Amino acid sequence: MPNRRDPDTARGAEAPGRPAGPEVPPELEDLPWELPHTFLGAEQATGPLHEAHAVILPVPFEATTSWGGGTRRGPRALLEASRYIELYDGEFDAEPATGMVVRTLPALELTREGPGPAMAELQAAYRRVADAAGDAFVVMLGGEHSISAPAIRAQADRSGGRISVLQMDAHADLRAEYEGTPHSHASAMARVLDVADVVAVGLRGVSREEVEASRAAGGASTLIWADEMAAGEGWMERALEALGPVVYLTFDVDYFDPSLMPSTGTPEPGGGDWYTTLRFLRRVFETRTVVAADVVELAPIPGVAAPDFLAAKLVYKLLTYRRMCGGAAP
Ligand SMILES: [Mn+2]
Repeated sequence: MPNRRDPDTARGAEAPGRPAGPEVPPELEDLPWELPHTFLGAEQATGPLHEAHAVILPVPFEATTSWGGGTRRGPRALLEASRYIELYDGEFDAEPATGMVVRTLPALELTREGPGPAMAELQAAYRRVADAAGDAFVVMLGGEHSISAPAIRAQADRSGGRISVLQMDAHADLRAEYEGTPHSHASAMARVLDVADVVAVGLRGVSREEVEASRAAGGASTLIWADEMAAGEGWMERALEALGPVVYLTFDVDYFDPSLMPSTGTPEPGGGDWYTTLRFLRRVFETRTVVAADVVELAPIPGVAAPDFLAAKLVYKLLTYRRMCGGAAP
């Protein structure tokens, strides 16, 4: 069996511009082939990455998830569900996918030598993808939340200054370390406070140590609690005011109430609902430059499709807001 990590045989190591998945010989193009296994089942775009509107980067990394595992299968389930969602969007009375060039990259297989080496490998790989993508909107699909820190560090480095992170999450992820590693999903945001201001929205499963870490970080950490969100929409102003002009959006799906999103490793009752969340995200995209995003911690439950569809629709909404509501869309 060929070594999948050997650059000569690894799946992602062939010529640039190579589409994901099997190709159809030109003389057989008219056969009734299934939709491509890409985001939205769209025909895979070719050409330079920076000519795309959006780049989808699956990173099915899972090493430190605390309770229920399965985030490894998240990107594949999200992409599969995305092939079946309706492309028409009533909010814009349009089909935003039409004319939108989306490149779905193969999944990154990170080293299994431990979280430290894997995160270093991801930061270097993500940086190269982001540089190749230029102004295209890079959306990384996880995988566990630890993958966000290397991506945020790479984006902060590219932008040459502090950026803002909008973290939609039930958890603050501000632990200095967790279960012996500083690279845990539970410490993802503690890893970026030196390069980014973090605005966390939807919190309801937080430790005393994390509240103290947030206070110690001063203006670099803003906590928006789920019970405050249940009482009205005033929190949206507070969140927006705390965000700088350049935003990286990290979306842990456990932000949503578990009645909507049971497919995640550490569910907490009382989270966000669909429409309020979309209203808030639209305001963010209208008023800030969202340079990149990730959607993480989807742990699909076999036979329960709705959460996979929610995650896929969420990514489509992010792409739609980025294209239709200002920001730095090409
Ligand atoms: Mn979380």
